[in-house]
Amino acid sequence: MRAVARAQPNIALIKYWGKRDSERNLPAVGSISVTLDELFTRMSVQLSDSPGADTLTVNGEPSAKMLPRISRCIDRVLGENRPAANVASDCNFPIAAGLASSASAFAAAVIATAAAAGREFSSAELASLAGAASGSAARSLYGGFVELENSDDDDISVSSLAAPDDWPLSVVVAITSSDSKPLGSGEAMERSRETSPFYANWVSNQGVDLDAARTAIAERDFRSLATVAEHNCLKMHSVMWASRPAIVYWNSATLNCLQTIRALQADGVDVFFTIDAGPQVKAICAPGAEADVRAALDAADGVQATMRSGLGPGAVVEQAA
Ligand code: 2P0
Repeated sequence: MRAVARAQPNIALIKYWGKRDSERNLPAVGSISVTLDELFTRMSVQLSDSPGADTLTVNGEPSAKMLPRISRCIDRVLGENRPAANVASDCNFPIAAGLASSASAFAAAVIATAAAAGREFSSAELASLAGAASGSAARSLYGGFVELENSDDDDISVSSLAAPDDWPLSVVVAITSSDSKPLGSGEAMERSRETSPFYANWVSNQGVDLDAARTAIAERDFRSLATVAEHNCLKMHSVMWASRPAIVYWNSATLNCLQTIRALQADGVDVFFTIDAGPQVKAICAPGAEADVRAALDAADGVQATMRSGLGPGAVVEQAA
């Protein structure tokens, strides 16, 4: 009745921004991400013998804020008429690192809950359960390069495009602020859909970027992946900036990091940037480029710290009893 699962966060190279059905949390666009390795969430789910109130600790402290989302996630996996769950979540990276801790948390929550209850689900069912909790969580079920397809039916589908060892890129995260974000991404996406004049164009052009990224990954073509990923990231932020009120997650150090990466590229270093719903900059590095990239970002004005990670596997159940 207890299981422990581990899942890593992921970073989107082609972004998910916008929902086509906010009730069921279905994304308006497909997305492609890389799953990380050293950074992870480990979640223990213990089911009691009877119904009752769930409990949740995050890094050893009770968390009233996340508890309703975790409870809803467990409801979806087991149905609402279920035993109470005692959940303990531990995360080895700072939440303020802008690494979508919800992605690793909900991927781990879904598979730990299923294992604790001894329930088997198909890959498609797991993707829908994780995606309903948090869109990006479905991608953390898989390792390496992962695509989430936005199909026309009620479900999402997720698949692996390449394993971590097929193309061992790495990621340097430049932390430019540890403040909590001014606006959660779910609310920000809805505001973009309702008010940004660029939103419809963003949705209708996503297929072109997905095709280009898929081809670049298949051909291990770093420069082509860099071009389409930077374009897609800046386009997503343009949608946000044109929303009313404007959604601007960047600070001055975010821009310093972009200039640092542009200078590295001019020197022939194979690196590109991506930025999510926060001010941190993620630098994706070709094999061999990481040391130069990290040194340059550590020296950029306003950067508080850097972290690094290679690419890693999908979510796994570590223990079930
Ligand atoms: C992504 N982001 O593709 C994009 C890029 C942020 C910017 O997925 O509302 O926490 O829970 O489905 O997955 C962050 O949003 O959103 C996100 P919900 P989620 O990684």
